Amino acid sequence: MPKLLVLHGPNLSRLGQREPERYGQTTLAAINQRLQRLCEAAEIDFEAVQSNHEGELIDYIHAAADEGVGYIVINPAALTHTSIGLRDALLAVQIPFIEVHLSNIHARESFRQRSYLADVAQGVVSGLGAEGYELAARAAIRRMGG
Ligand code: CA2
Repeated sequence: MPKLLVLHGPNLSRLGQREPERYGQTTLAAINQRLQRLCEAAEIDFEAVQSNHEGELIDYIHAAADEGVGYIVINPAALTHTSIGLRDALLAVQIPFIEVHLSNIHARESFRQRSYLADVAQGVVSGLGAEGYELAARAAIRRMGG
């Protein structure tokens, strides 16, 4: 069965608890549950992980290649704007990925408007809140044949 891996970057474990006006009221657990249901309906394996650590996220990306993950949906959070390491890992494993942001990073501070991943992503969803993850997961599932 093909597998979707969802990666959540630093601080996203706090979703729904702080800054709801910016990031919404939906918790990370609720987002993951919705994505899991979408995958179950399409008979796609699903795994979601959150980490506050760049190296750990890179380790998950390497492990994904060893496990034969077919697609990654990633919200790299602040690492979007800083991490050449995440970019290199995603390029190294050659697993297609979709970048997701809850907020519209292009409508925020200039330092958030640069992404080190966007130009090598299959697509980017930014500013649609938790729904953005669902749209990205649906696209990934369809592209895996689900
Ligand atoms: O809009 C997004 O999804 C971001 O990736 C969120 C990151 C931010 O650094 C990016 O520029 C855009 C921040 C995630 C922090 O998440 C929190 C959630 C709840 C409360 C506090 C922080």
